[in-house]
Amino acid sequence: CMDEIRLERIGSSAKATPAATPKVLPLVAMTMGSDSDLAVMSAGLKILDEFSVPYVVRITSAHRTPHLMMKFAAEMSASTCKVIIAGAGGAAHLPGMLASETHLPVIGVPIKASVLDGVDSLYSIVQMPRGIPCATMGIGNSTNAALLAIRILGNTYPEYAERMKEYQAKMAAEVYAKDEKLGE
Ligand code: RP5
Repeated sequence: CMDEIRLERIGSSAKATPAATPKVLPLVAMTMGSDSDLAVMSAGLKILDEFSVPYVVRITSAHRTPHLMMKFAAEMSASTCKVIIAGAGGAAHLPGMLASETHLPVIGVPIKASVLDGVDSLYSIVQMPRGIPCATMGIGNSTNAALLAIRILGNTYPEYAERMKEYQAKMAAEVYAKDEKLGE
């Protein structure tokens, strides 16, 4: 059954346990429409790892496995998860459909599919009807999706807010250093 096909990984240093019940309580859930999206979404996973955020990651296609997608949304809604990140390309309905199936904030990442340079994905995600919001990142920008998720966590968990301030200060220091070097 197509609904049984899934990739599951537990983040934040825990061991990968394919298709197993999460051993950690996730704060973020990341999902994507296809394993072909993983190359783009892995940048966001790297950020979640960097900030030691416990997460789950799954492949749940809105079109190929709609029942799995709905089950995932229900499971995450009833779990410790605070934010869902969803990446999809082409007729990218996954983020919006998840937003319909959960009360949690959903952050969509439009992924460039084979044609139309990802503009199709962007439009599919950003144009949600009034009442069902879905935060939409730039095309392929899973890094910002993870950073936004961490900012949301920062409202509840001060350690993530502190880590975010450090992250921003470090980034600014790098720019200052480059500017200084250029002016030498
Ligand atoms: C979407 O279709 C996926 O999110 C992916 O971006 C795109 C292509 O999927 P594959 O044909 O590579 O599996 O559902």
